Amino acid sequence: RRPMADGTIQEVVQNHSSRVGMTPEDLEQSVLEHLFYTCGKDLRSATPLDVYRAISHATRDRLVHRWLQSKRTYFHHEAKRVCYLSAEFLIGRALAQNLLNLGIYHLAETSLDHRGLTLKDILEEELDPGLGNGGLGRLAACFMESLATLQYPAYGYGIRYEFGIFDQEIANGWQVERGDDWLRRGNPWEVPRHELSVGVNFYGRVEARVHVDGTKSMHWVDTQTVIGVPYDTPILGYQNNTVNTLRLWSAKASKEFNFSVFNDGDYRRAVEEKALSESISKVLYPNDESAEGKELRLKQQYFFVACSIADIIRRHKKRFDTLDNLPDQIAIQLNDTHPAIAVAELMRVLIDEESIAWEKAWELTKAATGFTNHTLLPEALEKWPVPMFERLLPRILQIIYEINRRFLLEVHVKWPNDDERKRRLSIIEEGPVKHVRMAHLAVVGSHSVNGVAELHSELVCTQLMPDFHDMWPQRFNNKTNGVTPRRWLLQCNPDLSEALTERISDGWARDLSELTKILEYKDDTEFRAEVRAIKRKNKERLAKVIESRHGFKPNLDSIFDVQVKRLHEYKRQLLNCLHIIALYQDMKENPESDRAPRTFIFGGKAAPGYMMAKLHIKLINDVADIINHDPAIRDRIKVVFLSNYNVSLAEIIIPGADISEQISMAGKEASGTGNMKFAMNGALTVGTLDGANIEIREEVGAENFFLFGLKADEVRGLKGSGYNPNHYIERSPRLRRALDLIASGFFSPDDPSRFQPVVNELRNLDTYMLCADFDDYFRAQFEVDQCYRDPENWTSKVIENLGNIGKFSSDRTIEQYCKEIWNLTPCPIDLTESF
Ligand code: F55
Repeated sequence: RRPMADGTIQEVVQNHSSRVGMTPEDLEQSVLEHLFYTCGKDLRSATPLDVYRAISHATRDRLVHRWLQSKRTYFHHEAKRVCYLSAEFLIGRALAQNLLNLGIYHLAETSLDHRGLTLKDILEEELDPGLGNGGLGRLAACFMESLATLQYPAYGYGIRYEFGIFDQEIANGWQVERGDDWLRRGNPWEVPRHELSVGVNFYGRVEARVHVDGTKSMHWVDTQTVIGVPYDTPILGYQNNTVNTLRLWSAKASKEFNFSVFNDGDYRRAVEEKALSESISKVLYPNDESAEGKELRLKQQYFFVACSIADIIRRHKKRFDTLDNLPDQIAIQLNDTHPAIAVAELMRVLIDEESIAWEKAWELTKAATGFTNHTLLPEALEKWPVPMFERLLPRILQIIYEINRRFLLEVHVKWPNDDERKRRLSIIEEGPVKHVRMAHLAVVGSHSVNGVAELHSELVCTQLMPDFHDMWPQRFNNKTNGVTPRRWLLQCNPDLSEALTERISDGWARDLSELTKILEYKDDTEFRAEVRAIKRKNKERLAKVIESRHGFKPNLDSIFDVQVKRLHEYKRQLLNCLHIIALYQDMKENPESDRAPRTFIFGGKAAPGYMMAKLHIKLINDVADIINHDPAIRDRIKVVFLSNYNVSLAEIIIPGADISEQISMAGKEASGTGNMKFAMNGALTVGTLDGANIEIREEVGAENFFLFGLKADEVRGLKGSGYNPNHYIERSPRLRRALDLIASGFFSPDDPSRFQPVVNELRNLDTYMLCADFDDYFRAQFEVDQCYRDPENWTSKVIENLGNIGKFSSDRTIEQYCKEIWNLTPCPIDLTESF
């Protein structure tokens, strides 16, 4: 064996079989070596955690030469890359995914078997990185996986939060939050790159300097500097050699905080300031769908954006001696407005540091940048108070003012004397306190603005930003979301995957549209029976989790009816709960009524400050308590709220579902992505015409989807003409009775008025129109019931869903981003190519 002198990939591959080899012997050798040299253990003394660490390192070794070769290939071929800027990457556990994508999952399984160990158990040792809130963060993770699978050069840029989304416990029915110390056992997947650290400036002031030639330059001085240290995580494509980089920034105090001589007071201050600057990457903000105007949050955003832009420019300048070709080399995508400050930061770097003229810098910035919107909710649109912005980022605010000045001139040329329009369009919102509107900055600074499903993109143009759409209609487009079939089918549902592969071969995992081939088996009784048996097995797996946490095992013959997602009033978990109560009352009144047994399963976190959502959790748990213990109901209804819903739990819950609840008020759910995962795993949807539900129904067929409720334009019409929930309550005895029961304190005998706020909201405002949709929802659920009694009919609907779900692979979504926004072409990695 030769040492890795200059690290040519070919030399590594030839001479280091225990590091890169794929035979059972190589892998086993590798794991034992890591157990010894990385963990300092032998097999006898190894704990399951040690084994997890050893396998993870052995797996990571097999990524390293692919990772290096990917970087070299992109560099030498001058391949255009996408830089996906996102405050959240909800990646989930890495080991199983990497084993599968490397094609050595079964190898690892059998070699552990030989030692009396079970891979499934070892996988459970990995802590789930929860670096995101929900759909938006999970989408970023699916996109990273698809980009690698499709062999596109890509970097994910974000924040290495020390604490991710909180762990949720349920205590006496209430949500309790606990800190998520996900790094406490170390993280074998990340590699720190101290040499690529970046300084980021805050506070200070701006100095204008006039030079002898009459030119003026701006200098941001007297700043406080925080260091960003990048931690890289490899993202491997499915059975290929592409390994892209997820680069997450961690905040570290700069040297200035490490004075060598000070008096006691200075020392204490220095220590405090160090802690303060390192707090930037301490914790993920747990609010989804509502923007909190906290200074620390703005610091987080500027911190990771400034680090990422500096990194992008540094890498570009290493290869080229000009920035003129920047948009030919990189595409920057803003995942919502959280990184929108990138528009101003890129301008600052180009102008202040690279001495490029404004007009040129602006063209480069716009050509490089694209923006994705994920929400229409007004409370989720980020705005920063100008005074705060000015104190924290004075130079950036100046640049935003200049961007706005030039933009409003453009508006003036197009619509002279329309001050009202200028007021609506301005990046700066006027008022007692001025605010910076981040969505406006993102739209003005991008060449593309996209929504995440057809309806949502339409509403972005007509409702959210009609003035911008008037101004630049060509800028607006749609990219319907998708999910990666590797994690959300292949990995989480191995039995269904095998049944598919047996019949249509394994191409579906890289091209999900191939699932249509399974439609040939729609009437095959053997396949149908197998589909049912697989669902039953997955329900059994889920039932065991429920049993271990709740002390009873749900009836496997019952309909597993599931709603899992972040809690928000617009998603209407409460409507689901009202249906359960109504069903309960029907059954009490008519004990002989012949309805299919159901197990209602909920899961999801509420933002810690969102009192109404937390009260909904308590209501669901109190209802569960009463119904589950009512002897008259026996096993016909069970209700379970599973605590701490996260990616790992989703991988167990989703394959076990019969019914997928996608019941948001129409016009509110931008897309949804859970809806896609459920349909992909053989659940039928009960849903409104909202977000991607519309497109799912179009694909799978109206007869295979349980539709109910008002449409988005009907919702808008009703709101416009004065909505009154009492109109509906009066006409629906079932709804009235259910509301009365909650109001009576039946579910909360210890505190009869506990749910008064819930009932009052429904009777007086009903912001999300549950009352208007209740009867139709009840009807749709009755149809579910009838349908479930005919297993053959049910199974044929399941197969129609499976066979027509191909569109919702994130591979399709990413292909569209690459062609229509980023102008990227694949850059395959050849391990034999030397540079
Ligand atoms: C997180 C932080 C803030 Cl400040 C605002 C929103 C969020 C967040 O998590 N949003 C989110 O998850 N939005 C969801 O994005 C999904 C992916 O596009 C959509 O499918 C879903 O409809 C939307 O609600």
